[in-house]
Amino acid sequence: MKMKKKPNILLTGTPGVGKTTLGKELAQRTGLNYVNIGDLAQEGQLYDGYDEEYQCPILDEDRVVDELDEKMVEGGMIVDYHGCDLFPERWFHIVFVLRTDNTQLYTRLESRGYTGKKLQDNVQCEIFQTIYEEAMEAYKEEIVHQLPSNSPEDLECNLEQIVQWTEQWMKDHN
Ligand code: DAT
Repeated sequence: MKMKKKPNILLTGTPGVGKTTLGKELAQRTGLNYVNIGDLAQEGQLYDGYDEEYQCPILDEDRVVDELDEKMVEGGMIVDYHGCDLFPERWFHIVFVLRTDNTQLYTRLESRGYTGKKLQDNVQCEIFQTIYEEAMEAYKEEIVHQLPSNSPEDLECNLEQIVQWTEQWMKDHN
Protein backbone atom coordinates (compact mmCIF):
# COMPACT_ATOMS: atom_id res chain seq x y z
CA MET A 1 0.00 0.00 0.00
CA LYS A 2 1.24 3.45 -0.88
CA MET A 3 1.77 5.86 2.03
CA LYS A 4 -0.37 8.98 2.15
CA LYS A 5 1.50 12.05 0.96
CA LYS A 6 1.93 14.73 3.63
CA PRO A 7 3.31 18.27 3.35
CA ASN A 8 6.43 19.71 4.98
CA ILE A 9 5.94 23.01 6.81
CA LEU A 10 8.65 25.46 7.88
CA LEU A 11 7.97 27.70 10.90
CA THR A 12 10.58 30.43 11.07
CA GLY A 13 11.11 33.88 12.60
CA THR A 14 13.16 35.67 15.25
CA PRO A 15 13.69 33.79 18.54
CA GLY A 16 10.70 34.34 20.85
CA VAL A 17 8.01 34.88 18.20
CA GLY A 18 6.23 31.64 19.12
CA LYS A 19 7.45 28.99 16.66
CA THR A 20 7.72 26.22 19.25
CA THR A 21 4.34 26.98 20.81
CA LEU A 22 2.67 26.92 17.40
CA GLY A 23 4.64 23.95 16.05
CA LYS A 24 3.92 21.60 18.94
CA GLU A 25 0.19 22.35 18.96
CA LEU A 26 0.06 22.06 15.18
CA ALA A 27 1.66 18.62 15.38
CA GLN A 28 -1.03 17.57 17.88
CA ARG A 29 -3.84 18.77 15.66
CA THR A 30 -2.52 17.49 12.31
CA GLY A 31 -0.59 14.35 13.28
CA LEU A 32 2.47 15.72 11.45
CA ASN A 33 5.88 15.37 13.13
CA TYR A 34 7.43 18.37 14.89
CA VAL A 35 11.19 18.93 14.74
CA ASN A 36 13.01 21.68 16.61
CA ILE A 37 16.36 22.23 14.88
CA GLY A 38 17.96 23.60 18.04
CA ASP A 39 17.03 20.45 19.97
CA LEU A 40 18.09 18.17 17.11
CA ALA A 41 21.51 19.83 17.00
CA GLN A 42 21.84 19.60 20.77
CA GLU A 43 20.95 15.90 20.84
CA GLY A 44 23.28 14.96 18.01
CA GLN A 45 25.94 17.55 18.88
CA LEU A 46 25.65 18.80 15.30
CA TYR A 47 27.96 21.74 15.95
CA ASP A 48 30.95 23.22 14.23
CA GLY A 49 32.73 25.56 16.63
CA TYR A 50 31.62 28.08 19.24
CA ASP A 51 30.47 31.67 18.84
CA GLU A 52 32.26 33.65 21.56
CA GLU A 53 30.28 36.83 20.96
CA TYR A 54 26.88 35.18 21.44
CA GLN A 55 28.16 32.47 23.77
CA CYS A 56 26.53 29.65 21.85
CA PRO A 57 27.66 26.74 19.69
CA ILE A 58 27.62 27.17 15.90
CA LEU A 59 25.29 24.89 13.97
CA ASP A 60 26.90 22.43 11.54
CA GLU A 61 24.38 23.10 8.77
CA ASP A 62 25.52 20.29 6.46
CA ARG A 63 25.15 17.68 9.17
CA VAL A 64 21.73 19.05 10.15
CA VAL A 65 20.57 18.76 6.53
CA ASP A 66 22.03 15.24 6.18
CA GLU A 67 20.40 14.17 9.43
CA LEU A 68 16.93 15.25 8.33
CA ASP A 69 16.90 14.66 4.59
CA GLU A 70 15.43 11.17 4.60
CA LYS A 71 12.49 12.21 6.82
CA MET A 72 11.89 15.34 4.76
CA VAL A 73 11.70 13.30 1.56
CA GLU A 74 9.04 11.10 3.22
CA GLY A 75 7.06 14.23 4.14
CA GLY A 76 4.81 15.24 7.02
CA MET A 77 7.38 17.32 8.90
CA ILE A 78 6.97 20.59 10.78
CA VAL A 79 10.39 22.24 11.11
CA ASP A 80 11.04 25.01 13.68
CA TYR A 81 14.14 27.21 13.35
CA HIS A 82 15.12 30.88 13.62
CA GLY A 83 16.70 30.79 10.20
CA CYS A 84 15.65 29.38 6.87
CA ASP A 85 18.32 29.64 4.17
CA LEU A 86 20.31 26.63 5.39
CA PHE A 87 17.63 24.16 4.24
CA PRO A 88 17.22 22.83 0.69
CA GLU A 89 14.43 24.73 -1.05
CA ARG A 90 12.87 21.45 -2.21
CA TRP A 91 12.09 20.42 1.39
CA PHE A 92 9.16 22.76 2.03
CA HIS A 93 5.69 23.10 0.58
CA ILE A 94 4.92 26.20 2.65
CA VAL A 95 6.89 28.63 4.84
CA PHE A 96 5.42 30.66 7.70
CA VAL A 97 7.33 33.61 9.14
CA LEU A 98 5.92 34.48 12.56
CA ARG A 99 5.99 38.17 13.52
CA THR A 100 5.74 39.81 16.96
CA ASP A 101 5.56 43.48 17.95
CA ASN A 102 8.91 44.78 19.18
CA THR A 103 7.89 45.72 22.69
CA GLN A 104 6.24 42.38 23.28
CA LEU A 105 9.18 40.47 21.83
CA TYR A 106 11.52 42.42 24.11
CA THR A 107 9.48 41.35 27.15
CA ARG A 108 9.36 37.70 26.03
CA LEU A 109 13.11 37.52 25.42
CA GLU A 110 13.90 39.31 28.67
CA SER A 111 11.85 36.75 30.62
CA ARG A 112 13.76 34.03 28.75
CA GLY A 113 16.88 35.51 30.33
CA TYR A 114 18.30 37.35 27.33
CA THR A 115 20.20 40.54 28.23
CA GLY A 116 22.51 43.12 26.65
CA LYS A 117 23.66 42.64 23.08
CA LYS A 118 21.88 39.32 22.60
CA LEU A 119 18.55 40.90 23.61
CA GLN A 120 19.14 44.01 21.47
CA ASP A 121 20.27 42.08 18.41
CA ASN A 122 17.29 39.77 18.47
CA VAL A 123 14.80 42.63 18.79
CA GLN A 124 16.62 44.42 15.93
CA CYS A 125 16.39 41.26 13.85
CA GLU A 126 12.59 41.52 14.19
CA ILE A 127 12.52 45.28 13.51
CA PHE A 128 14.55 44.84 10.31
CA GLN A 129 12.40 41.82 9.32
CA THR A 130 15.60 39.92 8.67
CA ILE A 131 14.07 36.45 8.67
CA TYR A 132 11.18 37.47 6.41
CA GLU A 133 13.66 38.79 3.85
CA GLU A 134 15.79 35.67 4.19
CA ALA A 135 12.69 33.54 3.53
CA MET A 136 11.66 35.61 0.51
CA GLU A 137 15.13 35.09 -0.99
CA ALA A 138 15.39 31.39 -0.19
CA TYR A 139 11.89 30.25 -1.28
CA LYS A 140 9.36 31.09 -3.96
CA GLU A 141 7.55 34.22 -2.77
CA GLU A 142 4.14 32.60 -3.22
CA ILE A 143 4.84 29.94 -0.58
CA VAL A 144 6.09 32.44 2.06
CA HIS A 145 3.46 33.80 4.46
CA GLN A 146 3.76 36.13 7.45
CA LEU A 147 1.66 35.40 10.52
CA PRO A 148 1.07 37.81 13.43
CA SER A 149 2.00 36.17 16.74
CA ASN A 150 1.11 38.63 19.49
CA SER A 151 -1.76 37.05 21.38
CA PRO A 152 -3.48 33.76 22.20
CA GLU A 153 -6.11 34.78 19.62
CA ASP A 154 -3.38 35.04 16.96
CA LEU A 155 -2.12 31.60 17.95
CA GLU A 156 -5.57 30.03 17.60
CA CYS A 157 -6.19 31.77 14.30
CA ASN A 158 -2.82 30.63 12.93
CA LEU A 159 -3.50 27.07 14.05
CA GLU A 160 -6.88 26.98 12.37
CA GLN A 161 -5.50 28.37 9.11
CA ILE A 162 -2.57 25.96 8.94
CA VAL A 163 -4.71 22.95 9.88
CA GLN A 164 -7.10 23.89 7.08
CA TRP A 165 -4.24 24.39 4.60
CA THR A 166 -2.81 20.98 5.56
CA GLU A 167 -6.14 19.20 5.08
CA GLN A 168 -6.60 20.82 1.69
CA TRP A 169 -3.03 19.91 0.63
CA MET A 170 -3.64 16.27 1.61
CA LYS A 171 -6.89 16.18 -0.40
CA ASP A 172 -5.16 17.67 -3.44
CA HIS A 173 -2.19 15.29 -3.31
CA ASN A 174 -3.77 11.93 -2.45
P1 DAT B 1 10.16 30.55 19.67
O1 DAT B 1 10.03 29.06 19.51
O2 DAT B 1 9.85 31.29 18.40
O3 DAT B 1 11.45 30.99 20.27
P2 DAT B 1 8.22 30.21 21.83
O4 DAT B 1 7.16 29.34 21.22
O5 DAT B 1 9.20 29.56 22.73
O6 DAT B 1 9.00 31.03 20.69
O7 DAT B 1 7.44 31.39 22.57
C1 DAT B 1 8.14 32.40 23.30
C2 DAT B 1 7.25 32.89 24.43
O8 DAT B 1 6.14 33.60 23.92
C3 DAT B 1 6.68 31.78 25.29
O9 DAT B 1 6.68 32.25 26.62
C4 DAT B 1 5.25 31.61 24.81
C5 DAT B 1 4.91 32.99 24.32
N1 DAT B 1 4.02 32.99 23.13
C6 DAT B 1 4.16 32.23 22.02
N2 DAT B 1 3.19 32.49 21.13
C7 DAT B 1 2.41 33.44 21.69
C8 DAT B 1 1.24 34.15 21.26
N3 DAT B 1 0.66 33.93 20.09
N4 DAT B 1 0.72 35.06 22.12
C9 DAT B 1 1.28 35.30 23.32
N5 DAT B 1 2.39 34.68 23.78
C10 DAT B 1 2.95 33.77 22.97
